[in-house]
Amino acid sequence: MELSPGAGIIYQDPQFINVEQFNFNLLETSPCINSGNPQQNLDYDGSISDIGANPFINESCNNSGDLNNDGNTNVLDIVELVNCILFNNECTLCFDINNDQEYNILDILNIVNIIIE
Ligand SMILES: [Ca+2]
Ligand SMILES: [Ca+2]
Ligand SMILES: [Ca+2]
Repeated sequence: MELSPGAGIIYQDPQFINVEQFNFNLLETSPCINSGNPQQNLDYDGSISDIGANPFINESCNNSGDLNNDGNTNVLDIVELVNCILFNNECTLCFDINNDQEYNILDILNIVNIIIE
């Protein structure tokens, strides 16, 4: 099969972490990162999907509680988090405010603390 150049087709080294050890996770510098189909669901970290089986997850979200990125931490961010917890809707890594790998009431309490501080 012949592949022709076109939008979304890249020829660069995907920069897997370690092919010999079957680690097909992407390095931070991989050209595959955020090069996936933008129509697809976002990655766990809220970024555009990556090419390949394993997405590169950007762990560096500032856990300021501003989940909807409007510059303020307020009740709207709690609403976002409640939607995530109740409906598993658009949860991203940054929603795990206390970094315990779960989305639950503790994260809501963390946001409440940020708001009232
Ligand atoms: Ca991504
Ligand atoms: Ca906000
Ligand atoms: Ca949590």
